[in-house]
Amino acid sequence: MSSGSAAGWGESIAQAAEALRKARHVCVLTGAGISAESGIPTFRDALTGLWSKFSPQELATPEAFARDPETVWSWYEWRRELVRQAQPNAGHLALAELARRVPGLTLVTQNVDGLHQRAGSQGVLEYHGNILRDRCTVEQIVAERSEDTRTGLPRCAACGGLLRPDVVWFGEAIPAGPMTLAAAAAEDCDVFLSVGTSSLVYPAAGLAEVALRRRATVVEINLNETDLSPHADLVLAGPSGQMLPALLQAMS
Ligand code: BJW
Repeated sequence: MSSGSAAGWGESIAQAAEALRKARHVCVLTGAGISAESGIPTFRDALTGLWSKFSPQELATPEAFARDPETVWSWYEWRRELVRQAQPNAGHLALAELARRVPGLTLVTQNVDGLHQRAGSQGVLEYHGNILRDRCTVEQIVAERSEDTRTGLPRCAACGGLLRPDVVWFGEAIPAGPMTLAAAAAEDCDVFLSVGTSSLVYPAAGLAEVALRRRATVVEINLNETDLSPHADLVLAGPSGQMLPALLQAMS
């Protein structure tokens, strides 16, 4: 593993750029850190203001929704508004550009904000869903909403069932399509980039482990050390909005 210290960055970036230049298939896994520079709080950040007394681990569960759908919906409506106002940052844009520079790239995101797509990335695998979609809890399909004027909770326009955000909560299965395609990409890639994720939440965190077993070059970009850091081939310790554009520049 190469050091992520200021002195080590130049060398690590040069080595990562060299691996990317030679790569046939790059697999990228992003987490909340890549959207932090767009103003969207990460999960391990303390929530601010209104939400400071709640933890995301308590709100992003089917049990919390069953117990108190009003509070969970309020949290999601607040976050939806942040997402609607956010713009993709230099990190999102650099990954869209990277896909144009390498023969093959699979972008897997744990984020539910759609910022990669808005930055121009294609075929993004949304591992944990998308916060801007509603899903009917009865039909289990993405649904149009109609407001329930009595409770204020959103209802399915077709069947009247309670709607929920179309995201993956703790204890729920990852959607089959993204799960299968992401696993195949981690197996097949020759470079794996882990960007702005704490590498704590499975099965997403297991993708880097697959890539390591397959002897891909694993590059981590993160502000902080994670459980992956000691195992990664290269660690770029810094903000993804600076590290990813620097990587692109070093490739040219
Ligand atoms: C920067 C930066 C900057 C900041 N630049 N970096 C062992 C094996 C397998 C599973 C488990 C296991 N142990 C427990 C489990 C179960 C559980 C799990 O993993 N729990 C862990 C807490 C231990 N997993 C699940 O429950 C999953 N489902 C499952 O296992 O199903 C089994 C099943 C099979 C078949 C049938 C039924 C069930 C589901 C996990 C769902 C996670 N959902 C959430 C919420 C999504 C919806 C929403 O947004 O509200 O996903 S939780 C939350 O964590 C969210 C994220 O996508 C996910 C990952 O977080 P992420 O992205 O890593 O963010 P942070 O905040 O943790 O880290 C940010 C990082 O960025 C930090 O490292 C910073 O340093 C860094 N950073 N600014 C670069 N500018």
